Amino acid sequence: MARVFSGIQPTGQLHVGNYLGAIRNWVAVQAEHDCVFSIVDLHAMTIPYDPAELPQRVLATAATLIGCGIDPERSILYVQSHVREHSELCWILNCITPLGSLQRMTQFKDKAKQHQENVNAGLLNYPILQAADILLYKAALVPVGEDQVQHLELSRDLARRFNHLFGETFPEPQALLTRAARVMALNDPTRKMSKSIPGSFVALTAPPEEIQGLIRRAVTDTGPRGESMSPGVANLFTLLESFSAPETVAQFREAYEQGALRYVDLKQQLAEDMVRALTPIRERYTELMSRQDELKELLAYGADRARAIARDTMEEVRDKTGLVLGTSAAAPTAARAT
Ligand code: AQP
Repeated sequence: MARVFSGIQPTGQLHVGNYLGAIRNWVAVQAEHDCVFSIVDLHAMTIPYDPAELPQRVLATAATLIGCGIDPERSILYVQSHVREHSELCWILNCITPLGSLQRMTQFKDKAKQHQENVNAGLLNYPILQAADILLYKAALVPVGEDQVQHLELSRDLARRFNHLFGETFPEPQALLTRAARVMALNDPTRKMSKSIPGSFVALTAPPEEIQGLIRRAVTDTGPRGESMSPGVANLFTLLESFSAPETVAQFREAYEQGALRYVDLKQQLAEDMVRALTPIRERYTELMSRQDELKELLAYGADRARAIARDTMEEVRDKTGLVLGTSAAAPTAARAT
């Protein structure tokens, strides 16, 4: 079984974009691979956040992932900062990463624009921490959406560079290409749906009235109807394809082709099907959040299993990079004599 690694940031409520772009694939690969899934709180610190809220966000992220079908017994599910080796490997990789390759990252440029008041070094170094996450577990496969391909490429470069400088240590992680939809923001379909942009997303744990309201208000056409489908309508069809039966999608596509589609009907159908699909996730989430001690225990169990792998890797890395002092008996005697 190949080892798979992936992570998700506790930067807010997980949404249908996270589900269709990542989580549903994580659930699917659990059956055939040895999976390590991390709630990457160290990554979440690269943008402004409230330390008093972070622990609840981490627990809510864990409860949502389990609610979606991540099995914490079968897969390793843990919190990144609970395994200190992530930060240590990150520092070592920092020292072999060319600055230029970080400055070229599209996500850095986007986030630096979005958080102009706080363009910190962590935001720039984010892909190095991501490489450390993957390499720490010597993961062979990483499920990625198209927005993460550039970062995975850096992880591969760093694995190669490390192996060249210090000896064969890390396998080069490969992209696990899965069926992943890119979901756009409901209030601005030219940008991706994001947990940190209010009004852009439908949370996986949203109650039915909230889902209905968000879909009802979703942007469709901003100007007169043109030749091609507008980004807002295309986004609603992406969601419909994911949550509704194929016959329903075909029926609405046909209505669109014939110019007979009423957006109000499309939205109503989509909201109804989303509510049906998301209700079991919300129910399981609510149940888990009412038993937070159990949730914490599950995460501690995950961290123990993750740490066992991470420790072995770091022992090897410390040795290869010259951080182990060795056992020469002569040195202390000489030191005492002076
Ligand atoms: N809109 C999206 N459509 C498809 N996939 C998406 N992902 C995120 N948004 C969409 C995928 O979800 C996984 C986990 O993402 P993340 O939480 O680590 O970071 P992100 O991509 O930055 O997600 P957000 O929601 O946009 O968070 P914020 O607002 O904090 O930046 C990734 O595999 C990602 O591709």
